[in-house]
Amino acid sequence: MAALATRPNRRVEGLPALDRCAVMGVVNVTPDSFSDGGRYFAPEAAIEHGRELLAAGVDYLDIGGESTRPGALRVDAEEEERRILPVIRALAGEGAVVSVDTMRAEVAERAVEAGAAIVNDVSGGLADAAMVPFVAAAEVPYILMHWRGHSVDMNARAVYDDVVADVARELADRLAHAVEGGIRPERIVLDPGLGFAKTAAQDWALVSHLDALHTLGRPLLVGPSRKRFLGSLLAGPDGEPRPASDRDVATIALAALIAVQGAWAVRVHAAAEAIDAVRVAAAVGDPGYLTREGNR
Ligand code: PMM
Repeated sequence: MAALATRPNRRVEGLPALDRCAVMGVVNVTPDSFSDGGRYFAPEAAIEHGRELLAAGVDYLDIGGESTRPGALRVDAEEEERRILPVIRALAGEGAVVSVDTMRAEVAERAVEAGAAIVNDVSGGLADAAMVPFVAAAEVPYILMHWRGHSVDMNARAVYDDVVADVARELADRLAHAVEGGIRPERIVLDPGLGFAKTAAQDWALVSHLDALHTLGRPLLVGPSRKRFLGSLLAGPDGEPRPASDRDVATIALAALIAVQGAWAVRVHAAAEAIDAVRVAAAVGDPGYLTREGNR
């Protein structure tokens, strides 16, 4: 029954079931993010931005304090906590379902204490051996991203025989490791990690073949927002990549294409536009969507 094996799974234990792809809005509390250039580095600005994303209708807020842009150096755990904890406390306190974007178990633990309901680990458990045991004990949903090493030299690791097959296999290994470590598989979301140790061509191959990742049986989150592969696609006649600040229309087009392939969620900066896009995708891809109350 090959058809059944590749049917997208959109159910994550501990989170509400939606009848469309979810939208996760990004709140980067960093001075140096490639995508929003440190606009929300002050806690008040980050909290206000989170409120705007919630007002636009996002399902989740992803709050992070460590930049993962290519070449980025790490910040220490104290600084990461100082950046994100007040923002998580405020927004979770106002009812937001918050995901914490961190590779460190200790930061994840403080964040969950502050109200985070989901752990988003871009290293898939590789950066900190204490992460899987912490998430298993905390019993929270876990976003496990494909990753091959820290941002400082990740571009050198973008070497694959067949990127789709290799990423699927490496994600399957990390999924097995997380489950062996005690995280219930029903709580795990997988993510191909666009732009992390991937060239533009490899990113395009992955977003075009989400079906191959659905065979792993877990819901998928995809983060295309404002990333380099969009910049190179939209380069001007001089070959200069389109700047990150001008990649939202392409991001939204891709969000619809990701959603129509059955992803559980898209992680984006331009939230209101992405919500329209995932609703369009639901209307096209799910014949039942338009017949349900509130969707017409
Ligand atoms: N991308 C970034 C940061 N965190 N988390 C997940 N799960 N997936 C991603 O693709 C991802 C992530 C980098 O982008 P940003 O600097 O715009 O946040």
